[in-house]
Amino acid sequence: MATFFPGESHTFSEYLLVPGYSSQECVPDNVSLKTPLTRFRAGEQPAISLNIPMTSAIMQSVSGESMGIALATEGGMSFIYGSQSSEDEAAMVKSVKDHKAGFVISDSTLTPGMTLAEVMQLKMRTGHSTMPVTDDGLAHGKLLGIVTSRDYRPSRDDPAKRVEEFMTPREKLIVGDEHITLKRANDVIWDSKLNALPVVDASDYLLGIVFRKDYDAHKTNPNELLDANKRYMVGAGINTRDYETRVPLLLDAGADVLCIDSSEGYSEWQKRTISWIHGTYGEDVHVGAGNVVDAEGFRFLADCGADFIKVGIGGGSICITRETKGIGRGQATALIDVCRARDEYFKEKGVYVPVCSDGGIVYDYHMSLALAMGADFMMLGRYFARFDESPTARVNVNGQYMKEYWGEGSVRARNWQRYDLGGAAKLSFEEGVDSYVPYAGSLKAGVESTLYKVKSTMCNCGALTIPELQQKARLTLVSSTSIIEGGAHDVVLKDHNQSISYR
Ligand code: RVP
Repeated sequence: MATFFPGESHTFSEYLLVPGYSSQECVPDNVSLKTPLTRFRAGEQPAISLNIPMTSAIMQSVSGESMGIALATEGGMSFIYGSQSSEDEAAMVKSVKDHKAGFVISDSTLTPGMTLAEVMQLKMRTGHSTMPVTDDGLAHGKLLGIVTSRDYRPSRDDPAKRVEEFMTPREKLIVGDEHITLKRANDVIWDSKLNALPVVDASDYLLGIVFRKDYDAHKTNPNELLDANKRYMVGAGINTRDYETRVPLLLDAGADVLCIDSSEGYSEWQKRTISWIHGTYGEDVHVGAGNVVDAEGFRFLADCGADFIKVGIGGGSICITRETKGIGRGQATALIDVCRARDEYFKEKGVYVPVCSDGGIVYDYHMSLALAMGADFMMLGRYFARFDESPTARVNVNGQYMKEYWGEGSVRARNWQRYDLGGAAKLSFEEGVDSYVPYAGSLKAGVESTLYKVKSTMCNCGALTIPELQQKARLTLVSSTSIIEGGAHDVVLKDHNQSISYR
């Protein structure tokens, strides 16, 4: 006879937090969101902590170098996707590690032969109007000029006009050299009344651009997640097949943490992968594992030496694993079960293995719930895919700006390694979909607003830290009728197109 888990499995929307006593110290400015990323022994500190409890999903449509930089700037960590060649993944990791804060790598680079129409299309797609012109159109090509929106008039100019006819050419540009500091670059920007300063090496190859607005922003990023050498920290996804060749390249490139990316992690393949990594490099190379949805899976991976463990099967917004394979568990129930197992493991063995809630976060308040249920941090796909910094195109769908977002198990990602059991044969069915998500602007503004809400909720529960929230939180399951009560109900919502008369 099979084992039946008692009770139903629930998801975040079926829970609410019941407020606790808040003292006058309980204000969002006093809340710290610092949280452990890697395992540690009782009485010791984790080797790596996050300054905010957010990581970005190991997905082609989420975590490239721009996401890595933007999220580390806010205090979280991206895991660069592994569904690409090891060399390409290592290059992305390197580019995050090489990034000098405040020096932006252009995502909108032109060649001299491109047309005004193409410039407009690129501007529409990336939302950026300052575009360097290089010989090969790449972000680190030889600098030939710059185009800004002051260089053309879309209403008057011929769309076929070539970039070289209207760009500001290299000889008229003020540039910084490769040794320039951010502070000096900012002085040049102010003294010469510039909006952006391209930085080039001795042979005139573009290294990056310093923007006037970014310098000010950099000064106000107190949460930046930096390594001992003041470089941004970044993680990298790996699989259970080619780790012997992939991991060395990722570590050479500077990856701070690795994470096995798999929809089902309670397997011999994960044990082998973790053993190989720790056997080859020692415990100082950190590797997360998963995903699991119960205490048994957690214990297995904790005993294998995983540095953190991800929870969640089938709850991802683009994930159809539950529908295609019939495996999974409601995300809230899975998380509660695994966090309980983590606390028992800590009591028993004196080792704390952080838990990451992966997938299924829809509303900001779901993050507060996940933390209250015991998660040390979250992994988010849909949430980050909506921002400028995700690697996908911004498109206009029926008058609304959207970003593309597709699952790693979709045909588009063709990342079958992640969705089989680690053996050689490839599966032939999809576990993910290809979709759009509403465009949400810059990551910085989005994350700030979300975390302000999380901090406010924590204050309502009388908690100033995540561990305090986990101890003090009081949660209640809600009936489907009370979910209706939680939204606007029994009123006629105002519609701005309605015609209204006041008599
Ligand atoms: P969400 O944040 O709800 O968009 O979920 C993101 C998570 O979904 C990922 O971190 C991963 O665990 C899972 N995923 C990614 N691709 C797929 C799929 O194609 N089924 N699922």
